[in-house]
Amino acid sequence: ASQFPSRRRVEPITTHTGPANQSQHSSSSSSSSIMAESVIPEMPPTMCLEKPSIEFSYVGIDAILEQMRRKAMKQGFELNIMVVGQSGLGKSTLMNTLFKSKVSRKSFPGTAEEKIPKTIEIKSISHDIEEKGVRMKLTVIDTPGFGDQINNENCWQPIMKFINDQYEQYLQEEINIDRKKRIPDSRVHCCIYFIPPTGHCLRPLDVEFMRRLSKVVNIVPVIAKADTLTLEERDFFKKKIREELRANGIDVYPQKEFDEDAEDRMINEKIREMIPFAVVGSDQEYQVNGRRLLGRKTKWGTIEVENIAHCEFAYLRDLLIRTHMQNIKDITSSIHYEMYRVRRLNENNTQANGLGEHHPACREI
Ligand SMILES: Nc1nc2c(ncn2[C@@H]2O[C@H](COP(=O)(O)OP(=O)(O)OP(=O)(O)O)[C@@H](O)[C@H]2O)c(=O)[nH]1
Ligand SMILES: [Mg+2]
Repeated sequence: ASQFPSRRRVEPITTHTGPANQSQHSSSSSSSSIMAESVIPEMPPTMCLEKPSIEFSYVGIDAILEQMRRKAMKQGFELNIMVVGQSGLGKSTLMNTLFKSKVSRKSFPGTAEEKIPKTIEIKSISHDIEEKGVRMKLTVIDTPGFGDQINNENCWQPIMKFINDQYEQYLQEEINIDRKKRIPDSRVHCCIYFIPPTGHCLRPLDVEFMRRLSKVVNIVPVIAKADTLTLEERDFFKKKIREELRANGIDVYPQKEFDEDAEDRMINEKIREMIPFAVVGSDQEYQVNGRRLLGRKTKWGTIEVENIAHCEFAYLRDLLIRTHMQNIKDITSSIHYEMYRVRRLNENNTQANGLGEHHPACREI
């Protein structure tokens, strides 16, 4: 019954817009149902313009929302998140936390309790989540930790290359004459940057990394292993990091300049005041007060990773999945990818001989 709500709503208008439309319909589509519906008195179209009656003034534009909802339900959603940071900060653990947390616990099969190995290559793991008929493919891209070398000068390069490679793949699909109706989207929508919980300040490596990456991808900084800081240390460190980001001109997500209106600004301002999220990760479940929850068991108690009184993982998850997913994707596509696309196409135009191996779009910023 709810299949054609929009059609029902516009009925009065259809009948009132008069014979011009109706006769066109019946002659072009020769549909008998339309003919049967047309119980309209013959009147010139001008009359409709002169005397719009109040009960017929409802056009039904709002029905577009229902159409969009159904289309989106059919297509499903995709979100690609990347985790980046120094080795051993808990990137792989947090990736598992995300999969096992409320986002997908119902559908997650639950692996044997084994230790997460050191990540040695960039690896994507996808998981299909379904809730209330809405399907979502959540992909987390795990990256090997950096900062272990004596010289960590260019350790951001493989990450930057991976991000640009995904833009390039998308671009190639887009400019293809025979392009797919729906281009597979492997672009990195968001990069979670792990800051070590030193409690002091950002390291030059963190500044360098985020400064470069924030120009090509949405960066969400987090304080890793926040259970190692006291509440005062955590607050101080968060404040200090915000100051340093500002001082170094690093624009992390949600970027001020992309707030669309006052409401956006108000919501995003609250998030900007919370950033970086102090997170704790775990893929182990424990029984606490009769409930099973993800946590880290210590000698002095269990840290519940999804409990906002314990850490800010839930805020991070909600930002990524519940409240800002569409915006994160929109900024990726209309700002970051667009910049890449313009640069690449300009470069194509100037280089008559086609592409070399190192086109400027992939060069460092
Ligand atoms: N205290 C604490 N330990 C954590 C947390 N998250 C992960 N760990 C532990 O830190 C160690 C390293 O975790 P991983 O998830 O492998 O770290 P990684 O960043 O993926 O490391 P690489 O793959 O080498 O880059 C493991 O022993 C985890 O159990 C956390 O939030 N707090
Ligand atoms: Mg790892």
